[in-house]
Amino acid sequence: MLADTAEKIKRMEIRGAGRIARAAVQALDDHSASLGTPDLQDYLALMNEAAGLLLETRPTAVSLPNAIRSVMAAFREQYPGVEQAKSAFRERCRAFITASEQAVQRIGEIGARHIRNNDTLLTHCNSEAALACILEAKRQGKEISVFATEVRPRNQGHLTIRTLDKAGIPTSFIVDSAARYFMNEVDLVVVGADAVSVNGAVVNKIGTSQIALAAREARTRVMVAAETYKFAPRTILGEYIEIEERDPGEVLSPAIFSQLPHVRVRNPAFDVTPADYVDLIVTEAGAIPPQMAYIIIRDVLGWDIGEYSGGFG
Ligand code: RI2
Repeated sequence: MLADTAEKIKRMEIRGAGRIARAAVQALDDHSASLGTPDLQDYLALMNEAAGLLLETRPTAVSLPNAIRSVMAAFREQYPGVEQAKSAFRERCRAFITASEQAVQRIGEIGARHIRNNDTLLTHCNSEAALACILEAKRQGKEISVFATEVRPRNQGHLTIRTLDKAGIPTSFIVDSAARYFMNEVDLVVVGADAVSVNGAVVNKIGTSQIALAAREARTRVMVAAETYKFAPRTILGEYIEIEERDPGEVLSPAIFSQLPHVRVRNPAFDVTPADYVDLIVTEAGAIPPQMAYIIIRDVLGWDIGEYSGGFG
């Protein structure tokens, strides 16, 4: 079950930064319940091993380590036996999943305030946080339309246009490279995030930074929708966020590139949009300018630069 979830996250059958965090937490909870050992030390060791397996699945989405750390914190307490540890862990997992779902809803409410009647939006990839803002604006009766990109190579845009269509939102489906062509028609870019760095740089689906560049040129605002657990605490020490590079076969079939000995395929899944290209980050704790990312890391996630400057335990 745990290995199955890890595999699904790797293969992107389960995808989206928020969804993978919740799936990982659910898998850990199920794994915990399935463990038969009566020995507390054994149980804790098996849970640590399980957490490690899930952590390795996707390196960029910081939602994963943040979520896992948040539920594994249950084991900082002392328990008389395995059953007590299991039930405390279950409580943490349920609390995380509920908070994560509520965060998306709250982001939708806050983000919708920044979408005006008659706005034309552009979104890239398939972000439940970004879509929550768009859907809430529509629910409030605002007349909006959306440009949605295709999102090569995994075509997440197909998921996005289904959701937009279901909500009755007029949508133009465009190839990724058409973003600049249409940018003058766009009032607001709304995207999600896989990670946010302490300096407000946003890591999101490959192509986001080109869209942000085109938006800057056209004086179009860029709004990022990101739960606070997508902020990357370790960046306060200058650590970089690793950019996942995926299998070449996602981009070009092996049958083709095996005939091209001088060609190699590069397939980064994400890119980095500097804070200067982002107008607003909408979190469940409020909308902030990207330059305030440290405040989220310090006050919401509880990581203070002073405390950690000596290194991590
Ligand atoms: P939510 C996705 O990554 C996209 O980059 C999307 O913008 C981001 O996660 C956030 O998605 P992938 O799993 O958490 O498609 O807002 O590589 O759903």
